Amino acid sequence: MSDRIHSLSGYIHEYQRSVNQPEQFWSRIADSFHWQKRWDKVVDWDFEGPDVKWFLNAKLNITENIFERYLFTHGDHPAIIWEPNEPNESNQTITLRQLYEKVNQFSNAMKAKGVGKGDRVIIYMPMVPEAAVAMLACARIGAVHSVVFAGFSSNALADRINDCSAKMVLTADGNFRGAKSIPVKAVVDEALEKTSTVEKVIVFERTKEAVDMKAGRDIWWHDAIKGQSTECKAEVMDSEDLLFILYTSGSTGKPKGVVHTCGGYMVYTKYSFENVFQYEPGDVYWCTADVGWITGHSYIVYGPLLAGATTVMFEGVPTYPDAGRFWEVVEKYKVNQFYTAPTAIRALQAHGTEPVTKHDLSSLKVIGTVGEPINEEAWHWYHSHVGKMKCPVVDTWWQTETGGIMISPLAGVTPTKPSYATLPLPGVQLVIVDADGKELKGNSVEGNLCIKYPWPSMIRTTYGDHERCKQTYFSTYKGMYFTGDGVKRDEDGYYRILGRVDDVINVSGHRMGTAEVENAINEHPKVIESAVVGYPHEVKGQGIYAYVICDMENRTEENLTNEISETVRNIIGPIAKPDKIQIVPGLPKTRSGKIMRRILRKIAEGDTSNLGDTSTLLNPEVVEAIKEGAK
Ligand code: 6R9
Repeated sequence: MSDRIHSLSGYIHEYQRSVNQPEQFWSRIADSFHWQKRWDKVVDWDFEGPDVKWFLNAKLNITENIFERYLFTHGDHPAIIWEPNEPNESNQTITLRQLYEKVNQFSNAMKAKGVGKGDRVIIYMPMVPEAAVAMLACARIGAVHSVVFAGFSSNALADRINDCSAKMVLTADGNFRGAKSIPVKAVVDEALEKTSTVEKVIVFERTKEAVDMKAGRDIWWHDAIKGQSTECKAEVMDSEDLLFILYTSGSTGKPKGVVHTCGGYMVYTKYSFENVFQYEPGDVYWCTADVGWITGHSYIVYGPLLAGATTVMFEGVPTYPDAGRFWEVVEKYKVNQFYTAPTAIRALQAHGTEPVTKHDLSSLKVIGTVGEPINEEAWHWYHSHVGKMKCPVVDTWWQTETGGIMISPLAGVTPTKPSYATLPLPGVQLVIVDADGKELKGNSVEGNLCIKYPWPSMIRTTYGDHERCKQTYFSTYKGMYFTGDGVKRDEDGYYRILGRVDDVINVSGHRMGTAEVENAINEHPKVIESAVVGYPHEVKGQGIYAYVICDMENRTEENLTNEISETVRNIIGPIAKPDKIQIVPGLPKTRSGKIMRRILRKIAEGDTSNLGDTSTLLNPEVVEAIKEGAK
């Protein structure tokens, strides 16, 4: 049964219902799932705590809603189509029954190695079907997965392992990415030198490069599943038991572990998937994200599989072996819904239209974007050249913390407008507030985006530190969840996301805290102090600009900037490497010692004409020196 909305009036009706009678609304949607025990109450919430619970005391296993629910009727239906990095390596189509068996077998393998309900398991893997198998096997046995993007450094990986005291790590020998091969297992080995909780490491063989296998700790995936049964009873989970932890960057400190729970996440990801993409049985859906990000969790694995969809998993990158790869894959599998990031669109736009027009994209019905604001030019390029003016563009706004898509057109239902995420999904009650927390009512207003009522897939806590969750999301504006994004509601009531209003920057759709990058830079022994800001970047959306005060003894600027770059790479990973590093004699500070980032941002943007009043600074002379150096 599908709860798909088919018309604009249908959407308006459903939205009204979801606001007027949220409990009845969500109860009706949840009724179409398989629960081992029904809930006693739909929702219990308090944003002060915060304390949010959905489908109280219900029992379920999310994997039964992916497998058992469809197996009898759709066992031979392709669940995952896997496209490898190299176009001529053989691809894989995995039917629902095959996936079910792989998941059960791996569930049994993990159990045999001592993992059980509630244990934390780190998944640090390339984009192979086994990454999805690993996630689903954790869910099957009630273990809590925490996927770490396989581009993060050993330090970043160690931090995450330690934060959640993981018992097991699932990884691979290596990771093919375009023309490169990354030695993933070696990174895990390094990380494990800084951790003490991991008992076993299961290694999937992908690249066949030589790896060290530590006796007693490391096991090959193929050995681990040998002799294991393809039947594994699903663990009984409470609706509010943890499903997974996913680490994400905020404006302060180290990345925090966003916690999602079983019941609500299941209901919302399927509902939003079917409605936003208007998925119909038999369609082939492709999201190009990595499973290391929330988009990969909700809209490669859980949402599509809960909807009985065929989901494409792609191991490679958009420009390998050439800029036509995405379109080649769309043509090859006759993809109907395609979902990617603005940064990828802009990168491909730079290669012209030839790589697009070369391929038959007539299968496409819906094209989507996620991760950062999409500029109008990229929106039009995507709409015209990929969507041939006939496919609706769904610009989907959401966050790791929201678990699912919050603001987006429903394809073919909501009239679109370039650069607008348009309207909230049913159940999503948005509020725009000014700096003082006053609600800005009506249309044609601009301010900070908050949400005033809970939705099923919302963050429950930050792992091991509930206070941090409260401080970060529920304390800025009393009684509301604060998103960290600025937003405009235009004269038609349509929403346009303006970008982060906090110290989070968004580089190629990847979230990074400026403080996190500064801390990494400061690890270099010659660095005295640093300040990081974002600046507009043609392809990445935002680039990273670092101003650094250094001890220059025995070093040239070039040595130093290269070394600093390397330091950031080692501490966080290649995605956090600054695009520009400027060695400066000082940083502009207020008399109370606060860095004036506003000035640094302007200089990074190349707009030095209007720096405002700098006379109240502790050190106004430094601004001139920085301006000079930036030229
Ligand atoms: C899903 C995801 C969340 C931040 C979010 C916002 C930005 C995401 C967007 C968008 C404008 C969109 N963002 N989608 N901005 N339009 N359609 O990306 O989660 O990695 O946690 O990032 O990304 O700034 O606050 P996450």
